[in-house]
Amino acid sequence: GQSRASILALLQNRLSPERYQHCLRVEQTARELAERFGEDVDRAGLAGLLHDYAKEISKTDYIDVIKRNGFDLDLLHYNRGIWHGIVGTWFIKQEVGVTDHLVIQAIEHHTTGDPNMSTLDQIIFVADFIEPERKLEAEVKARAAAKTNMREATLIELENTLSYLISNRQIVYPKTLLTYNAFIQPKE
Ligand code: DGI
Ligand code: FE
Ligand code: FE
Ligand code: FE
Repeated sequence: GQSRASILALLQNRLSPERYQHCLRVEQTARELAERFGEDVDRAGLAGLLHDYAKEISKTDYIDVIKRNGFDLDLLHYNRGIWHGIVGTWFIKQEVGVTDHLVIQAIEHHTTGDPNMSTLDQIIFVADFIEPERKLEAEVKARAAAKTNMREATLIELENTLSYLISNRQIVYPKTLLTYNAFIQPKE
């Protein structure tokens, strides 16, 4: 793999200074959660660091990649909010050369979640929501839940995201709703 310095340089080239700093905070938060829940700390850190790598890719570049690389064309009905996780991994593989499937999967799932998301996926999903600069009520509540229970923290984030989307008459990506449905069911 690449050195940390070269990964940071690539990330910094793709992002505004503010979003670059957000990625560094998500990296650190993800490492702490991985330590707490017995997941691979370096893998969580890399996924956290790169999770928003593709957030500022242009709309036209996304449309080209979706059309030319076999992505579900239904994605064209959405926007960068959805694309930067699911399609963003294409840019991360191409430009950063990440090959670890578990890192890629966690980034794929970081915005919409997935009904079957792994603990590592939940760590990245939640780290994004509870990094230290996140201060809204739901974020504080999710941070407290993440001390002991990743599924509960994930559910708090999903509730908040869906409520926010509906209050603002924004389109809900079906998988976001399917993830919520999976997480309101007790596991086992
Ligand atoms: O990239 P970040 O802002 O750090 O965080 P994120 O990747 O979790 O994205 C959060 C945004 O994504 C938030 O504004 C809600 C939006 N989002 C999540 N699920 C959906 C969605 N937007 C739409 N339109 N539909 C969804 O299902
Ligand atoms: Fe994101
Ligand atoms: Fe998120
Ligand atoms: Fe983020």
